[in-house]
Amino acid sequence: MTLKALIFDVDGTLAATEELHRRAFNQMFADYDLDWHWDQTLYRRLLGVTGGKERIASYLNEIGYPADGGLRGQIPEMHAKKTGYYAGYVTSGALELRPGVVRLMREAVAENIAIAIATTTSIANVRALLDTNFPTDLVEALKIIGAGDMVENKKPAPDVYKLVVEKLTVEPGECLAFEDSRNGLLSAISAGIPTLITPDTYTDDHDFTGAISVASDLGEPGAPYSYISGQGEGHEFVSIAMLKEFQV
Ligand code: XBP
Ligand code: MG
Repeated sequence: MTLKALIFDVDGTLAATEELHRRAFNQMFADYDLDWHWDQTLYRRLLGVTGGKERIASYLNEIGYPADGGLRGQIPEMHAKKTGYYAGYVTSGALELRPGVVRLMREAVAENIAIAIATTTSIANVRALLDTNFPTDLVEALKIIGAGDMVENKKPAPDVYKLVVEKLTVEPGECLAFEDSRNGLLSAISAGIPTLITPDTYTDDHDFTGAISVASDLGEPGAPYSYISGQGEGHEFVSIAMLKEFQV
């Protein structure tokens, strides 16, 4: 394929962030004296709704919270508090990037292939991860970031990918998306972008039908990824050369 841009999801793809999101939600609930606690099993299911504000609203519906109850109007404020906790965990160094992320991004930049981000998470969370975990050359190279409320409809809607592709001034078929979840995959492929999946611990039971390739991670020289399905078998790590061989 002709490859002009790599577009990365954030949560679950660049790093295993969801456990920190879960903790931040729970910490925020305690501030509101709510006896809610999202355990890992419940959170895995709640991830079916992308976006933190949307996830809180959907939970209120699920527990039968009244449509005119006071908390409904407080969701933006609750979510801002949660974002503060989450960004604080990230900047304190709680995360590591997944294998191969920095290596592949650097390889792309060296080959004049654009790198960009398309995520449902809040821009403050993206900035915290970039500032804390990314080398400055890549932060500077990541010029296009589609995040959070920049679009009307979050994943699985194609909006955020469409926005990023438009800003990159490339065709969707000249890009590859990197995702970890079913909703992310649906978002990218409905924008017309072939998608490689590296499942996260919170998304490893998702249906990845429609992905061009599924691998345990992007791999590193000496630390090979495990091939799961689709194209890309027989490589040690995901490289630009391997991606260009994809038949789309
Ligand atoms: C990630 C999400 C996000 C985070 C929370 O999905 O669904 O909502 O869980 O982020 P994806 P905010 O990786 O598919 O983009 O609370 O900032 O919304
Ligand atoms: Mg994700």
